[in-house]
Amino acid sequence: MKKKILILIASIALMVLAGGPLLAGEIKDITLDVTGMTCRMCPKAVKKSISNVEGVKEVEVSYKEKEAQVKYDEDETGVKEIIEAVEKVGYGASLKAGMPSD
Ligand SMILES: [Cu+2]
Repeated sequence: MKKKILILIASIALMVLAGGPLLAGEIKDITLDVTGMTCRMCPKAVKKSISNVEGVKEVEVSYKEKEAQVKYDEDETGVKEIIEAVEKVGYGASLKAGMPSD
């Protein structure tokens, strides 16, 4: 009897482990060209706005490269929402050439 319960617990644990990645979407890593950044404070504003998008996991904005690197859960958000977040704070953004769009 005890063995059966252990097997049951083990199979539930396995199901949770296997199901975990299915519940969350795939993490996508994109680079955007950001336009309109004129000083070192600009990337901070861009970063903050992108970070506020639900589903965004990581943001790095480079003033020097005029780029934003964004990691996000593709089930929760997309390129369009991220670009809109950049535009909302007064900058422009587009998917860097060579990036697969969704
Ligand atoms: Cu600025």
